[in-house]
Amino acid sequence: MLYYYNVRKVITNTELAELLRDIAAAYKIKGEKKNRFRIIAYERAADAVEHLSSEAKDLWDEGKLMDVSGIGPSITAHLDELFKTGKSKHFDEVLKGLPPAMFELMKVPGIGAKTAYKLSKELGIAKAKNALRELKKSLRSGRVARIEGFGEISEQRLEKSIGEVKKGEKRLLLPYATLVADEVMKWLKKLNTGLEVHPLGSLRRKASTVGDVDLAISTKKPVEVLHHFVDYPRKLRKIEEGPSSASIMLPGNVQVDAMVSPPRSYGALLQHFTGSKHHNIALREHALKMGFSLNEKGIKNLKTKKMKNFETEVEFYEALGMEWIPPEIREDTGEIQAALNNKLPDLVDIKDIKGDLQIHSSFDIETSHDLGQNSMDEIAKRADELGYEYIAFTEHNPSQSGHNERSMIELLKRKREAVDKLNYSLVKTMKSLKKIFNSLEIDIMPNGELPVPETGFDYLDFALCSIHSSFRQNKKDMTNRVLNAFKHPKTRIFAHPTTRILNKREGVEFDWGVLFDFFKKSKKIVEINADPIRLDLPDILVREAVKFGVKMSLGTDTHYVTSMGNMVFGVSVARRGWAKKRDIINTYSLEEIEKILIQ
Ligand code: DGT
Ligand code: CA
Ligand code: CA
Ligand code: ZN
Repeated sequence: MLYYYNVRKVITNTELAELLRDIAAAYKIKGEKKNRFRIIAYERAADAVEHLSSEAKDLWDEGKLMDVSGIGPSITAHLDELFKTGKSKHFDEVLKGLPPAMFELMKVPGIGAKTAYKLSKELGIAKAKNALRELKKSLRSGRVARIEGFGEISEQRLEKSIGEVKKGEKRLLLPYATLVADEVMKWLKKLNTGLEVHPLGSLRRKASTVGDVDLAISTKKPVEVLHHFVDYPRKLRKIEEGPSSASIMLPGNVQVDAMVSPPRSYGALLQHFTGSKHHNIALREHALKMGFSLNEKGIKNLKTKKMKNFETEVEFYEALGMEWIPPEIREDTGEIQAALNNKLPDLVDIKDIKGDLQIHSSFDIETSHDLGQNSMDEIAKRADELGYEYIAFTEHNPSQSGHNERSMIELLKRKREAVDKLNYSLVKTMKSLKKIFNSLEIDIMPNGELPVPETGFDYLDFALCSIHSSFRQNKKDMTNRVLNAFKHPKTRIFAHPTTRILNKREGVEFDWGVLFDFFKKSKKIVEINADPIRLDLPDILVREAVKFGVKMSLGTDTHYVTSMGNMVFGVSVARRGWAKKRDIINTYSLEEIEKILIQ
């Protein structure tokens, strides 16, 4: 059961990333000091795979795997063998002798390689079929507390964390679901290039995670089209095939549903299967008051029993007396009333975005977190290609261990000089890019202090602050921690505020009323981090921020230059939170944003 990779040849990016992280963990157990660089290399490769916008296996098929930054040549060679034969002798060797259970236990938030190893050994569950269940049992019987180093506190923490492990089925991250949908749509268009196909469900609503992928097809030949759909060459199996819908299963337990309709009722189909369920329920109630019933074919007049079809969604909503509602806000949180009153918000759009406010370059200021993989020059060039006017370099602060105040200041001074130099050259070398802000992502310590000496701040245009440790403080302490950090005039942006990692870690809790109030009054900014595994601030809180009048920024948290394209996912979150152009400072002109950020 341990290694899927020698069982199945189709390995998804998520599985591959997990395998690479397991190898890093194995190296940790087998000598952390000795294997330091290998551990970093495997963790980096796992990150790179997780952020790929195509399947690693496909890249390998096309001979492009070695071009991916973050995957070094030696790992590429092992992956080569893995994709060719379904296994890797080297990986087997590294994993040999380690308890299979430890890799299962590492899925629990807060359990790292060493703890997992220790628990597997001490509890005698090294080869248990269901290590998590065994761990739960041992917690209940008090066995864990008796292991050296595990007091009652860690026992309570573990209980809570185990509850956070998502059972088996993980939901798909939005970019991955988008990718799957794009590939299936491409396949469908092979049958007929003019075929109309659109995403439905949570994918069309751009939810941060997607349960299954739903597609709509407009066609007069449903049987033929659905038959072609279930013939999709990369499916694992067909689930079902009916007259107006069909489903297939892809590798990694990804289900794709297709619904077809003739063009004359395609608008109704789109509306019906875009959901959300709650939006549709509320819409149905409204329709009932007008004497109508709704389904995927159209709108039925309950008196005359006559059914009216709709080619487009716009006409469908019009027939119910309202404006067309953008899919992102179809969640039954007031959008129907707003549409009836012609008061829908003019949502921010990717076209409005003039810059990216969280980017990590490879400029080394000796941080304890991860560096970016691309140089300042490479990133500036990419920003210019994207048509941006400004960006911010936000490397992590220099680590506290190994640096005194003087050496920290020296590093920050050097970075300032590099950014200044680049800024001077922009006029000559760039088309749209006018300014690079010299920023820094600073850890907020548990007591709210910032590990940067006062003189260090003088070298910054502004700072982002974020939480990277002590995630389990109570709500009150957390709130005060943030308030404390943002007393400093240079701290302008609260980055990835809840610290959530989708499918892995729940966010921390704050008293948001207090924070938003403070941020509004002190004109500080809350980030919507566009990294698809974060999407943090979550959409629900974006809506709150909008209501409070708190401004937000978008940052891709780029560590590889290719991630700069993730901006669209951040914009989706903003739209789902009803944010308009003026709510997002990345839509402001350079002059205006300088006034907000530089104090
Ligand atoms: P997901 O897949 O869990 O991320 O969420 P959705 O919203 O994509 O849900 P899904 O795939 O179950 O269904 C797609 C949409 O179709 C859903 O938002 C509401 C709409 N819908 C309308 N009628 C039905 C129905 O009878 N069954 C289901 N499952 N959905 C329906
Ligand atoms: Ca779905
Ligand atoms: Ca579905
Ligand atoms: Zn961060």
